Amino acid sequence: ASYDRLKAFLESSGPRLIAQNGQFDLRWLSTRGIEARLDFDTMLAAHLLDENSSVGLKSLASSMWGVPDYKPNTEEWEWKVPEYQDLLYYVGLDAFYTARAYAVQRLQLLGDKKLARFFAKVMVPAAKAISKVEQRGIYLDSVRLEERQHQTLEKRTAIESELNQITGRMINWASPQQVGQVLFNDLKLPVTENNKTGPSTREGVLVRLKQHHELPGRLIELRETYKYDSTYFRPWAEFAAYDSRIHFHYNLAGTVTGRGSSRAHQTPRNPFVRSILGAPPGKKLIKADMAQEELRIAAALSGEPTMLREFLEGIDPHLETAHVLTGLPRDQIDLETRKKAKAINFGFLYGMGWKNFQRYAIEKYQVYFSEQESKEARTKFFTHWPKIADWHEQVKRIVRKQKCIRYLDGRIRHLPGITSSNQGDRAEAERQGVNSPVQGFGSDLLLLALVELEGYVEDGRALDTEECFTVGWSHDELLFEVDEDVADYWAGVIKEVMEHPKLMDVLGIQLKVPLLAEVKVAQYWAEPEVKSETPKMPL
Ligand code: TTP
Ligand code: MG
Repeated sequence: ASYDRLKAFLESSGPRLIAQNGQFDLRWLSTRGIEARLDFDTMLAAHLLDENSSVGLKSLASSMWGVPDYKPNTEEWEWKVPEYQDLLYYVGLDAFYTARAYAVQRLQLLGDKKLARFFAKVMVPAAKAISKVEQRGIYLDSVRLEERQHQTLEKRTAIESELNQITGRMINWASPQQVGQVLFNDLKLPVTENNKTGPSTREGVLVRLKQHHELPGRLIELRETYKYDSTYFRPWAEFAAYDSRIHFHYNLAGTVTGRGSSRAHQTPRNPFVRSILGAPPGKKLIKADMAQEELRIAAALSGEPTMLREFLEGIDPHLETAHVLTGLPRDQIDLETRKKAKAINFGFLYGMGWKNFQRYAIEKYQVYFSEQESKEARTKFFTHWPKIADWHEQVKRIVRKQKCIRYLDGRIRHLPGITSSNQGDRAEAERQGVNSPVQGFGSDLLLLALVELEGYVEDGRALDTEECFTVGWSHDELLFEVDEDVADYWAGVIKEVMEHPKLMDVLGIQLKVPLLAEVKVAQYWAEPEVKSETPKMPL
């Protein structure tokens, strides 16, 4: 009842609602029964106008008008009810600077039609849609969670005692110092990298040491058990205690490329972890994944004719590269070879030299290419798709000349590093000039689909959210919870929207490459592939 006046005001069509991080306010208001509108978001505008600077309101006030930080000691408010005057002063300044920032940003956006359109048609509605996704959360199976925790603990104990046996003494395997002692003093393995405290034992180093001894490999597995328990299982158990759901927070202004970021994005791809999240009993989960999205976007941006033709013909580019590399027919290529080809495709798509590629392939894909093989893979990649190299050169020229690069949808990546006197900084700016308009635009495409499905596109193909609604987003994948009897129907709609987003209607652009969405109806986000009843943790 106390919110009645606020509700009437915020839901009426009169006032324009301008907010700093409205996504948060909408969620808060919604839990109090208020479905507020959102017309402008100063945090999202700040991020679009300059993705390299901090977008907090205090930072904006400081950079725009030199206002010193006026944030009171809110930690004290945890245990002491703040003075009414202090509160009023604080929120008053927040509202004041939000309104002033709006006045400035509105003019800046008006000076850039493409950016303004992207902001109004995609980013602001995306904040509303994502706020709903956060509020709904994704179902967590607490029985599975407990099972996984138990299995993880067993596995940890087993590996630890095995490792203690190998070394012949008790080691604290969670201590990098002690692990370093074992690896480099006892076993005399080669030191490849140092940090401040001594030889590094980070995962990339361990991966490379695997060829010398069995211990580094087992250590990687052991560390995984620590990480799963501390980063996922234990926090999840806490988060889900209230309503059996995890309410991931999604940040739309958290990365320089424009890619969204969240804990959902960070969830390991391992089905052992993902199979804990899904749809509650009696309902289904729709998983919709954009297939080879980055390569498709790169094909469109570069206009590489062979690659475009292959996509039009429905050819899998990773199989194609594997075929080019090995000469084997496409239907005889196993998963391991396809994985090697993926490392090649992602490495050279973004213009790596052979040396960086060699490191990248080991660390990211756990595949080893010799110097000879790396050079050969690079040559074959650019012989097969030569226009990719021209596109790299073209991007570098644009970045050097304009110190920024614009994505297809209007978003801009500012790259001031290109004028640096440091050669490394300049190379990094060039690299990002190639990379960002692919990865960032890919993320934007998913947002556009989300915005349409959640009903924020005029004449769009919206979900009936009584039956089917979005519950998650991770990189190139959207997740939906759906009533069982209509799951196939909505899966069809989702596939259609993701493959044919309204780019022309909403942004006035065209994409000259087909998009492909892999859409599945399931119970869980992933399912471990095992025959026995209880899933085992994969090695
Ligand atoms: P993938 O889905 O692996 O790439 P893909 O769609 O081209 O290949 P596939 O047909 O096998 O699905 O990856 C998409 C993006 O996600 C790419 O930028 C790499 C990134 N990614 C990670 O960051 N971590 C991972 O573990 C994987 C598998 C992908
Ligand atoms: Mg994929």
